[in-house]
Amino acid sequence: MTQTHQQSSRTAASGLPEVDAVVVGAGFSGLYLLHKLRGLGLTVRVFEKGDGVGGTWFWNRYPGARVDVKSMDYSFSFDPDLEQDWEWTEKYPPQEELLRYVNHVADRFDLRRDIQLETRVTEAVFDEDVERWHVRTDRGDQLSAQYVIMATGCLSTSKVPEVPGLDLFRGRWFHTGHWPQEGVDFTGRRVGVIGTGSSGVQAIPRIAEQATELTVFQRTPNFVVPAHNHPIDPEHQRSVKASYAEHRQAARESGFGIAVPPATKGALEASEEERAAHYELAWYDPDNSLVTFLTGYTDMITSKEANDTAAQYVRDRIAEIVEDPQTAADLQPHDHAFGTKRPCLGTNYYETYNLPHVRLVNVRKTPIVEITHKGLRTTQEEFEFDDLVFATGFDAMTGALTAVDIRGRGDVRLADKWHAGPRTYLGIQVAGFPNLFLITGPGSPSVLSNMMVSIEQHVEWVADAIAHMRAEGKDTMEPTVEAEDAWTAHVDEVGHMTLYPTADSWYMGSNVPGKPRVFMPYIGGVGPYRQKCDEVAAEGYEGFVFSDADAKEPATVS
Ligand code: NA7
Repeated sequence: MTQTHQQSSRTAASGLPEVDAVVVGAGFSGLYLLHKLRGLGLTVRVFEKGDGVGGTWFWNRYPGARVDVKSMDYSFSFDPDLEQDWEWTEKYPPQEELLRYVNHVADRFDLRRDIQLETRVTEAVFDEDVERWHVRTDRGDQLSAQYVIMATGCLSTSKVPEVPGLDLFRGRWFHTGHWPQEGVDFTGRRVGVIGTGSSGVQAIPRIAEQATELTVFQRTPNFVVPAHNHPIDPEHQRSVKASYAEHRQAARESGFGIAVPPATKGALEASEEERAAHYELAWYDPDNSLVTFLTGYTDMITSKEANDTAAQYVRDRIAEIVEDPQTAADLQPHDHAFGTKRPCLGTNYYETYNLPHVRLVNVRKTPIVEITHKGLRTTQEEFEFDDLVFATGFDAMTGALTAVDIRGRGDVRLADKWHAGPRTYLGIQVAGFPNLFLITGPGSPSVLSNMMVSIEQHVEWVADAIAHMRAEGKDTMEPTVEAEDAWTAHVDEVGHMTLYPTADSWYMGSNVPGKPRVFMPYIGGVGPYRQKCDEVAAEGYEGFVFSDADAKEPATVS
């Protein structure tokens, strides 16, 4: 009896419709998974809560939203024809262009017929008797699946702060991560924006162009480097495409998933003049990016003193650009090292504070007390607004995973297992949760990398693992507790060799009250991480255990 035949007869007996794999989410990861798993001959159902595909780029439609990785890097590499055919128009494509690209991918590979939109997966319970997942949705769907793959994104559970009174506010309010599809016109309106992370930094200058009054409530000033976004030079696009395979390979082997020459010396080894020249280039050169700051010197994320040289350079630029000395001082970050909270790319960000109708309120000094029916109140002042914009971020990395009631062996909930922080093996699987796979999960480079490179690596690794199981007649796969413990300790240890844990950041879960303070992504580097995953597979999936239904009594289903 073949594996598939055996499984389908069991499932038929359970009375549930069956598929081989349920994929949760139809962003970049979900789409590529569907394509890849179909290629293995699997039946796949993708559930997506939005009414369109695109994930992050479906939801984040706020003014100014654009990716801060270059378009030629932030795109799929798995299909040479796709990467040659698609023409990017800008260095950093805006959300609209990324959404067009995602939709093109969905059509090009005929993916839509297996995607069910406007459907949220609410529950996935592992049935140990039949060794399959019982999946439920908010639309009443119930399915039996051998594999469940969470392609839910790292920044997809938006977070409105727990400030009292929001229900009283009589104006309109929006969260950047959940922006109305039809857009929002701020013309002639008094607007308050809370939050100065990447979303706030991108949105603020654009909202300022329309609003009659804009007040920005800042808790932590961020490091914002000029984006220098510009149309792509067609010649540049042609030359990258001419050697795309090499370009992509260099990205796969790099630290952050972006092909840049590795640093050769530390900032403290460089002379003051050399450092100044390097930072000038990183700040002013239109082709440079954040990565130039982050990877220019070997000690940037390990030495506070080295890091301070970059941090001070940015603080000096802020003082230069922002005319009002108090506003400039409030905008200068002093409480965290450059890069330890996600640094931002901005377009006219600091310049916007020179506009007469834009004001910065430092809520470290005067915290927000409550939202009122007219606006909001800080410890010092009352504000009136027509619109409030929350650019307050996400329950990052784990939020979308624990939002689904996932229960593994022994009915253990994933959220309970992770009460003291996420535990995974390679960021891909969790002990006690057989055949549950995480794409760019905690414990993998994920948010510390070019997400497209990490997504492709995970999708391909998971697809290979499933192909391996099917070839070997294995029903389930999960890590051992020992492998998971060792990997989780390694992620923590490597994290603590850097400055990252010194900041209160969403990498640490610090932005969500009550969330354990654990450094969640893996900072060992995209290249070394990939190598580790490849070695694990080559060693017969070292650290994983497989079960084999044929070796057991057939499961009985009433
Ligand atoms: P972020 O980076 O988490 O930024 C959220 C911002 O909102 C940040 O400045 C927060 O200050 C601020 N915030 C959150 N809660 C409050 C309250 N209660 N009061 C005042 N200010 C608050 O989210 P983004 O959407 O900007 O970016 C997410 C990622 O998307 C980004 O890193 C890129 O990878 C793409 P805090 O720093 O916590 O003091």
